[in-house]
Amino acid sequence: MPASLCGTWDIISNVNLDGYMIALGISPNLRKIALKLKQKKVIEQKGDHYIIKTTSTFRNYTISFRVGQDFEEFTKGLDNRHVKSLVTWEGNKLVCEQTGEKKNRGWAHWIEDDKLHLELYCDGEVCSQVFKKKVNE
Ligand code: ECB
Repeated sequence: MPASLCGTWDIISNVNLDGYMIALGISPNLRKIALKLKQKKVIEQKGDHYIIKTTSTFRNYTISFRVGQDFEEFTKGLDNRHVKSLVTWEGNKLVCEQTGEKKNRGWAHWIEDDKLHLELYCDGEVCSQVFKKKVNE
């Protein structure tokens, strides 16, 4: 079993979020706001069912899914697109493919050295984020 992704996680590094947002067609004003945010992840899991919340002082974004079951995702407050998403385990990585207007779009989460890693990708751009577990939760 891969290490659990569950918990509350604070971002400690964020590389190429701007490139990812440009690939998604986000406006310069919104990108400027988004780049200043300290994102958090709150991940809950029961069996194959996951809830992933991304939170910030500006906007929050939540998805809920079962591993291996595709679902309709509306990226409300992000790029506001409709995609069909499918999350599966690839080795120790929880991988999401987001099929829609944008090519090669998705993300992958995994644990490495007790940190939560996330790659967000779209159209050849990759944003790499690392989160550390919040203590005293
Ligand atoms: C929700 C906090 C960020 C709010 C930024 C607001 C506006 C910018 C518009 C689009 C930017 C695109 C993405 C921002 C980066 C991350 C947000 C969540 C990305 C995501 O899909 O996370 C997955 C994997 O953890 C679960 O939804």
